[in-house]
Amino acid sequence: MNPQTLLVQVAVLCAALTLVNTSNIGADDDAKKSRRRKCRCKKYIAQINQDIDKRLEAFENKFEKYLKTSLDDLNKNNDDVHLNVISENMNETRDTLKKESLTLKRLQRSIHTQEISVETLNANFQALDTIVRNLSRIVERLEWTMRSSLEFRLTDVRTQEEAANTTPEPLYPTDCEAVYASGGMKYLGDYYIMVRPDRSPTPFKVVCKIIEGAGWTVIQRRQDGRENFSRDWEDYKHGFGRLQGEFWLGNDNIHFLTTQGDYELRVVLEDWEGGRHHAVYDRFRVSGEDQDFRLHVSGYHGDAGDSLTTYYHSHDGMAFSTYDRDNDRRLYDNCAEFYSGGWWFNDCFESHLNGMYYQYGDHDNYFVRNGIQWNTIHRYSSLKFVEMMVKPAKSPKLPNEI
Ligand SMILES: [Ca+2]
Repeated sequence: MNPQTLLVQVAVLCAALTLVNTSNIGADDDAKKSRRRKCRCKKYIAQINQDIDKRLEAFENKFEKYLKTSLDDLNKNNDDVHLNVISENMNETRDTLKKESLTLKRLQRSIHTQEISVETLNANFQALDTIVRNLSRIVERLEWTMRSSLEFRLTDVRTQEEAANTTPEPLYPTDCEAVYASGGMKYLGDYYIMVRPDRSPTPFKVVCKIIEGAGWTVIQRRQDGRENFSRDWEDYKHGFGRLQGEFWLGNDNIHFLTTQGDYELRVVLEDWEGGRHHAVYDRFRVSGEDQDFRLHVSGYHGDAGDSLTTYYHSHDGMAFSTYDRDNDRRLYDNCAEFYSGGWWFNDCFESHLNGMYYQYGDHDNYFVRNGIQWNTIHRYSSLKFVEMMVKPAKSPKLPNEI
C-alpha cells in the first residue's frame, strides 16, 4: 500500500470520527431538551440513548478495531516505508559506496602511484643529497685551494713589495778597484762604470784606469783646455766636464770616495817636453762640505816630486777655495780668484792642477803662474796632461797617520 494513500485514509477516518462525536453531542443536548419539554417519554429517550450508546460503542469499537488495523497497517507500511527508505538509502549508500569505492580505488592507485613516486623521489633525494655532499666537499676543497693560492699570492706580493721597499737599488761597486779586485777590467783601456761609495746618496759615473795591478778611479783630468776650470764653489762641489775629456769629479763625490776607507792618490803628469811623471800619496782624504772639503794627504812617493805636502805652502790640511769662496791662507787676496780655478790653496800653492790650460805651457803673463802647476816639475810653465786618481790604500793606516 502506498503510504500516502494510508495517510489520506487515516485523515478521513479521523474527520469522520470527529463528525460522529459532534453529532452525538448535539443529539444528547436535543434529547435533554426534549426530555425537559417532554418528560413523559423518558423511557423512550433512555432506550434511544442506549441504542445510540450501543451504536456509538459498536462504532467506536469498530473504529478502534479499524483504527488499530489501520495503525497496524500503517505501522507495517511505515516499516516498509522505513525499509524502503532504508533500502533506498542503502541503495543510495551502496551507490555512494560504489562511487566511494571507485574513488578509493582510484585514490589507492593514486596513492600507490604516489608511493612509487615518493619512493623514486626519495631515491632521487638520496642521490641528490650524495651529489650535494660531494659538491660541497669539492667546493670546500676549491675554496681552500683558492684561499691558499690567494694567501700564497698575497704573501708573494707582500714579499715582493717588502723586497721592493727594503732592497736598495741595484748594487753598485764602491769604486773601480772593487770591480778590478773581483775579476773585472782585465783588458787595457779606460772603463766607464757607475759607482756608489758607502755614504753616497746616489750613484755616479766614473772612468777607471788600470795601473800597476790596481783599479784607479779618476777624479780629475786635464788634456786639451776644452773645459773651463774657472768655476765657482757649486760647480766644484758637484763636478763638471766630460769623463771622456776634461773634468772634475766633484768635491762631494771625492769626499764620498775617499772617506769610505783609507785611500791613496796617484797623480799622473806630462809636460810639453814629453816628460811623464807620477806622484803617489799613500793617504788621501777630502772632508765634507761642512769642513770646506778640507784636504788630508800624506805619504808621498814617485818621480814627480812632492808638490802637495812640502813644508812650504803645504796643501795638507787646507780647505778648498774657489773665486767665490776664499778659504786660503793669503790674507790680502783670494788665491783662486788671482790664479783661476779651485784648489786647496795655502798662501797660494806648490801645486795647482786646476789652473788655466796653456798650449805649449807658456803663461800669458810670466809672473802670474796661473796655469796647471806642479812646482817640482816646472815652476814657470803649465803642464800638458794631468790625471788625478784614487784607490783604496794597500796597507792599514798607522796610528800616527791622519
Ligand atoms: Ca785669502
